[in-house]
Amino acid sequence: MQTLIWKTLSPAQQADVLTRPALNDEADIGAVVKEIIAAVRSRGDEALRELSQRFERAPREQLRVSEAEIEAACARLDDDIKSAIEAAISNIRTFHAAQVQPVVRVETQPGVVCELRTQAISRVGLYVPGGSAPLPSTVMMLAIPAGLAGCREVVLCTPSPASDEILFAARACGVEKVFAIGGAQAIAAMAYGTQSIPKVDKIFGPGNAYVTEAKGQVSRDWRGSAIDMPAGPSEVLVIADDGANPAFVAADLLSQAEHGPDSQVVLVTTSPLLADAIAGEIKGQLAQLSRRDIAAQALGSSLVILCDNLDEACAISNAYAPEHLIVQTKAPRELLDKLENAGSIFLGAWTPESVGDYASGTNHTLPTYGYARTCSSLGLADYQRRYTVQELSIEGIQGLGPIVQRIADAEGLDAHKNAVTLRLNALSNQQQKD
Ligand code: HSO
Ligand code: ZN
Repeated sequence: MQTLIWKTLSPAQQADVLTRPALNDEADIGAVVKEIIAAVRSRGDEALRELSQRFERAPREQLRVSEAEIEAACARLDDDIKSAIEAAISNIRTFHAAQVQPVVRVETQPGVVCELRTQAISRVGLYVPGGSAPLPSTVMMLAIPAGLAGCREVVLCTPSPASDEILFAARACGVEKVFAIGGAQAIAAMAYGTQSIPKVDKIFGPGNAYVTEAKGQVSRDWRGSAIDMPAGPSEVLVIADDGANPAFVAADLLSQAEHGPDSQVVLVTTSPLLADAIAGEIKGQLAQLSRRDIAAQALGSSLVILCDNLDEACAISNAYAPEHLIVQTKAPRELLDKLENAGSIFLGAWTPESVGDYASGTNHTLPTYGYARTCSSLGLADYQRRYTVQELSIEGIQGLGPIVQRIADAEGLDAHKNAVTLRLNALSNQQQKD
């Protein structure tokens, strides 16, 4: 890990240090994905089967995972993993159910009623990567809010073979349509629909560079599908003072590093002594990890930043805008008001990132790559659309009408004005008759 002393850096160097590496430097990813999308759009399932032969570890003819296959997967699993998944589902469901928003109904002036309502997005597609570590937790994070929102159709795609844990989690979260197909072709299938895979309105979930590129391409096409958020490699930034436990901090940094060689890991600390102790701990713990090679690669491009005080540490974190921010200081909650731009914040020694990754209740789908400045962590609202309703009484149109007439006049839009004038005239004629 490279160590830097913040105050010795120029503003330009500081900005440079916090700049993420460029994404998708393989220039042909865009072209390859474009071809895959075109093939799936024009030839549907036939193209998917060919692509399955080329790319899947267990190519399939039948893309949909049958009830019998799901049943068999569930039967193979031990009870302890099943009950851990069920416990996590319960917490995630509780936290997301609490996000239901009441209808906002306001009478802005007498007789003018405005409402803000939410409605489920009808059809959603969930993408769950396979790869070196298939993640049943991602099924829970994507499917639970879909169920709570009341999405009419929930489709899940995952590379073949789908792991038993993924199939169990999908069933436990109420996902009915699971397809064992991954990669850009799965995104294309959900965005445009094929004979067997239904078209959806919005696609959720992480993936490799091809999946991310495919999500970008289908979301730029109005015939395609919306997407949850832009994505980059996973990240953690830890703020620690001299009260932090070096073994805990090292474990947290490593839990991010083991995700992939491109994972971003940053430690910001006021204590050089702690930084040394953490480096020692990392060495010891790393050697014990089954994914030590992956974690070591990520650590190779990770950073330790030494700063003067916690205000400076917060400013550094705010400038970086991390996906995950862990605060291991003596009074972590006191920093909360100074922290901006983090996807999810983990306060104190007893709150490792892993709890949020799996089971505390919060969603682990979070904005990366600095998007946390403007994007939010995934929640119920992402599975809903907001819309407004309004209704005016006679009193309402009589009170508001003249205001609208005047503004329509100023805009030179006569028909707009007429729509009000005709009604006001009708009312005054009626009143004269009565
Ligand atoms: N830290 C990952 C989520 C995850 N971790 C899944 C373990 N399993 C991205 O937020
Ligand atoms: Zn994780």
